[in-house]
Amino acid sequence: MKVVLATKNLGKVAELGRILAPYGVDLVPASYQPGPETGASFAENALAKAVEGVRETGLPALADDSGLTVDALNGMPGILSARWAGAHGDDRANLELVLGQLTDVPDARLGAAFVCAAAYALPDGRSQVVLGELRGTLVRAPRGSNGFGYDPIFVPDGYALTSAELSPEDKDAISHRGQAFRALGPLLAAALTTEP
Ligand code: ITT
Repeated sequence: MKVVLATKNLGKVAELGRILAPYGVDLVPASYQPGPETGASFAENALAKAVEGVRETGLPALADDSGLTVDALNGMPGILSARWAGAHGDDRANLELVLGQLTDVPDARLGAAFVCAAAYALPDGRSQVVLGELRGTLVRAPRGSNGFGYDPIFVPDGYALTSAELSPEDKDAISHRGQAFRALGPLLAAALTTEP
């Protein structure tokens, strides 16, 4: 079954290709230009992206809205993670800005989480959203070259490596995105084989 993957983020495309492989869906890349993300939450944005994917392609759609929530920044950058430093998707500038903002915050208060809302939408109007979260601690200097975004400054709880130093498979096993899409995958597979 063809399902459009409603994301332009190549880091997410790589991860979701691996995470969704067991569910037997034929992922089609999003070839349209997505509209601005105007929702007030990860869930709202993920659902809007999935509904847009259906509208643009006529196919069932899967979408991800995700980001980094930093305790000492009252949960920001949050839904603004992709454009925290201004330009959308400038991962290095985003990460440097967060580090600069935390200069005077003691090490003991560098707690953070990655959050992912995973959504599907179907041409018949059905949809569903689930959330995944990975808690961790930020480090003051980037380490590692796997992953994308804020991975080089995020150490998952229980680990000594940043998520950019973990292998892709090890990140998938614990990540916010892995958790959310492993929960959503079976729900989508079931919805695709039943009538509304
Ligand atoms: P699409 O809307 O096209 O999916 P996007 O990059 O704009 O792509 P988001 O609005 O969901 O997606 O923003 C996600 C940002 O959050 C992303 O650019 C990273 O900065 C950060 N982020 C999300 N998941 C991450 C992860 O697993 N590792 C590191 N950073 C992540």
